[in-house]
Amino acid sequence: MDFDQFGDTEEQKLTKIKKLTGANLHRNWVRIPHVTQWDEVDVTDLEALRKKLNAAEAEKDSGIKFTLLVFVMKAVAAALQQLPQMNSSLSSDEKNIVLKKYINIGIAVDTPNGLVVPVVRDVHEKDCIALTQDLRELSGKARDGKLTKNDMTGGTYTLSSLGGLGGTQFTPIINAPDVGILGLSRADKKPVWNGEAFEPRLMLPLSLSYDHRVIDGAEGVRFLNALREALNAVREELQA
Ligand code: CAO
Repeated sequence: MDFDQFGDTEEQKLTKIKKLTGANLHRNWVRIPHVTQWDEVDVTDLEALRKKLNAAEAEKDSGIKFTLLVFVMKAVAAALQQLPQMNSSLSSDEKNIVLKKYINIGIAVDTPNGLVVPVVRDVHEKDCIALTQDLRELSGKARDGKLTKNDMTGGTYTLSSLGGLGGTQFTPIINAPDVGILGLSRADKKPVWNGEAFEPRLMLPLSLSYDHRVIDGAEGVRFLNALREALNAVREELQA
């Protein structure tokens, strides 16, 4: 189509990363039967604790600053242990699933050249401080264009957080060979009925996409319920 017939235009090359991820995203979108399920979880108490913990870390000058994403990583690892089929891959003949006993979470990172997904390894074995350090190191390398192939392979599940930027819900595209991906949007204060009155609560929107060849709708709901409980457990552990 000749767009110039309607006005001035300018052509820009897609970055190398956009060309590569574009081809993968297209293949995954077309080949995987996606279902996206939206939910939200009350993070009022967790956010209050995060602020308290960050104030204590600032006082110690430790350089540690927790974000909600790290707490969610920890809770996702616990939910994956409860529903291991979400931490699997479909075999190439599509007759079996390969259940992985390790939990390596890919984190979508926005960089000036496009989207990259470095992998945080053995998330189930790390505490929130170690996960914060890993995330800082990998997102720094991503933004400086210094990720190695090893930093970007071996993931078993993916998290995509747009919470620092905005939005309410979205449709994350599964990062094959994973069978699930969780998107986070911006937590917002909402009126929630407590049985007697509406109460302002901080609600974190969750967007879970899964491969319907491997995960049924009921399993998707169970996964999000497990995640909700695991987030409470993370808060209790941090409080102790
Ligand atoms: N709700 C409300 N606030 C949130 C939030 C949420 N869900 N998630 C993060 N925030 C806040 C953080 O707490 C922080 O605020 P404070 O300074 O007050 O603590 C601020 O937003 C910035 O957070 P951050 O983005 O630096 O840190 P993070 O750990 O949440 O995320 C990273 C790290 C690397 C995932 C993120 O920087 C990033 O690149 N996100 C984009 C990913 C992306 O593009 N996904 C789309 C893929 S599909 O195209």
